[in-house]
Amino acid sequence: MVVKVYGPVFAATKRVLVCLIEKEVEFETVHVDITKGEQKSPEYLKLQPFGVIPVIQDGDYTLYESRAIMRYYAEKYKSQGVELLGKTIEERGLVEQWLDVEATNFDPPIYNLANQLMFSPIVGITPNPKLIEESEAKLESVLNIYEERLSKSKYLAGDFFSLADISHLPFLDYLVNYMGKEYMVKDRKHVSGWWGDISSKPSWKKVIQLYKYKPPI
Ligand SMILES: N[C@@H](CCC(=O)N[C@@H](CS)C(=O)NCC(=O)O)C(=O)O
Repeated sequence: MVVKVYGPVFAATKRVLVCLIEKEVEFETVHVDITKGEQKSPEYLKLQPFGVIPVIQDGDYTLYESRAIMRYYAEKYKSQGVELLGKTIEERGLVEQWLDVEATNFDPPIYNLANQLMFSPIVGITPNPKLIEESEAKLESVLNIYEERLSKSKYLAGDFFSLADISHLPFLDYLVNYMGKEYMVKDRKHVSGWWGDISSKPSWKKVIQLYKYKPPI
């Protein structure tokens, strides 16, 4: 059964796609354009009642929330493809810790920045300079903690690539390649090296080659 993944062009879905490629799971994609509000259509809401992407269908099994989907496939196919959850319970704990750090510390400010700088103009909303400034300041402090962490280990959870790293790829891509804020990564030696490494993974390169986000304006 091929996994059906909705909304491949946008950030949260790209986490899922990288995970599926690393786990060697076959998938197909269904386009959902959030800049046109397609994620709020009655048909889509039957699959994802909160009206956001992604959602997956695996036979008659439906699952939403990008990080839950990644955890599900990394566990389901534990002995297939790249191990993304760590080899010991202690490594697993650190993967979970950094996944939560991504969701609760990193994602809110970078999500606000992406909305303000990339998506508000598309839907005719004037960006809010105060929110941009505050979000950038919050993200700076988060990245300072990452810089310290990455000075001690190659990847976030340790010296192995994991879901925690994958989870950061899509919004770092927005930050570096779409928001004009590459300096936030480049100015931090260890964050920069880590970004260079994880964004060179063939799974990520494949995802951006197949599903590159192209701004409509
Ligand atoms: N916690 C959700 C967040 C998903 C999310 O925010 N998706 C964004 C795209 S990256 C979206 O669908 N935005 C459209 C909207 O909010 O209407 C997940 O990780 O799956």
